[in-house]
Amino acid sequence: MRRRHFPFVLLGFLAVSMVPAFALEQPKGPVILTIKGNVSQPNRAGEADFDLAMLEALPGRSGRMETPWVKGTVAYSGPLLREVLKAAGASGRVLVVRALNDYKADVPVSDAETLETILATRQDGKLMPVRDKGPLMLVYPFDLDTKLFTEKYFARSVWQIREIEVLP
Ligand SMILES: Nc1nc2c(c(=O)[nH]1)N[C@H]1C(S)=C(S)[C@@H](COP(=O)(O)O)O[C@H]1N2
Ligand SMILES: [Mo]
Repeated sequence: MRRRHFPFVLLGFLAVSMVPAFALEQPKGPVILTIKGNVSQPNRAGEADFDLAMLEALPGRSGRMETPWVKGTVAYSGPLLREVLKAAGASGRVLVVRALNDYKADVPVSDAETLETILATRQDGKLMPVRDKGPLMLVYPFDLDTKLFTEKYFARSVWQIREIEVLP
């Protein structure tokens, strides 16, 4: 490189390195989930917004289970909660999971790390309308561990989820 070009090349590098590293893509469809609080991969002013396609692209699971709120067994599928938190770069100890109505529940982050909890987007393969507990529901793996079938976990099974705040 010729000497007189150097300052401009340096400026170029500086400009590029000052662009914030937004690792999370921008949602293309309607935003159905916002993760706020302690997130290191925001895609909008300190918050991580997700549309349905972004959530369904993450590693997930499907489980057929009995629940207190639907007759018979149903299959819930969706991304693992821990994968959603990872995509947002969320770190902390408590998740305040807030619904479209004013229901909220405090969920320990350990429920995402040690249990196969999912943010269910589908019930029996179909998207869940808001009137039917959608668009997102926190579903515990009741099919894998019957000990979870208690009021403690039912109360954390927030449906119509809109927002998760990550607290230290
Ligand atoms: N969005 C939303 N999710 C919710 C609730 C609620 O009122 N709104 N109630 C919680 C509680 S306290 C329990 S025990 C379970 C089951 O509630 P149900 O008895 O009303 O079916 O859902 C949980 N998830
Ligand atoms: Mo409850």
